[in-house]
Amino acid sequence: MGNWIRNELCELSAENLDLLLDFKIPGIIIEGFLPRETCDIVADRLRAMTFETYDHLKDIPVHHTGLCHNQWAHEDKSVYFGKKAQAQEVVAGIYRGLGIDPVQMVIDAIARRTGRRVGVFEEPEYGAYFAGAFRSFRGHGRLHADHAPSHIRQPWAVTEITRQMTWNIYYCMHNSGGEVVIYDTIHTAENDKMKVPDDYYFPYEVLDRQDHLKVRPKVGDLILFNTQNFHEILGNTDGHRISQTSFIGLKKDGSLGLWS
Ligand SMILES: O=C(O)CCC(=O)C(=O)O
Ligand SMILES: [Fe+2]
Repeated sequence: MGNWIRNELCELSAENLDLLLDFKIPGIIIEGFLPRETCDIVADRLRAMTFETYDHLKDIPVHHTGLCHNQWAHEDKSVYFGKKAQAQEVVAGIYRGLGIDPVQMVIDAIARRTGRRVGVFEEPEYGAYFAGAFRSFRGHGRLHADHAPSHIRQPWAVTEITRQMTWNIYYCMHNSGGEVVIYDTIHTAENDKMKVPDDYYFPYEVLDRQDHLKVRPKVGDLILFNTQNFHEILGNTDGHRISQTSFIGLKKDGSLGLWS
């Protein structure tokens, strides 16, 4: 028996967010969260940029711009926070002249539609994390789960969360491929042992059942899902697939915090 009570992306509401946190639905979508014209301008700028590689994801063909906590989580905290201002400048440059702040728009949408307190994650003594990296996939994003308390062996505020989700706004998509596949199998301390050594991905044998939802995001869509559900991004041969994204952690007080 699977966990999901529906096999589709659902609308953003307080009830559906509770269900998502409880692994009972595959995800949440707001179609056309950003207008197509805005996305096309941002996409042109993104395609012109060079994206950095993630050293900790050897076998996943993904590049990013902005700042990703996972990459610096095992350094002194000052390293990650020392890179924040520059990352924010890059993001501000991408949105120059457009008068939008999509990270704040995501925060506002979740807060308004669910009644939860939502903000950028804070680290005591260091302040706000960076939220809203851009990520580009050029191939198969292999099967994985994202869960800071499992991956990170140093005490950070984000390792205290009780659930982890993600949001993505899609700026360019491939003509074919590039689907995100979310599986109705939850990452646990037990199945974490099956992770490919020294890497971030898992063999398909980790899946408890076949049940999954395969989604081809459209440009401008906002999609949230629970990153403790195993997921993968299907490969492609053409073009760019770039989204802006951050994680969303559930804190013990019931509020939500964003970080990348
Ligand atoms: O690009 C996507 O559709 C999802 C990427 C992903 O693995 C995540 O947001 O955790
Ligand atoms: Fe992920």
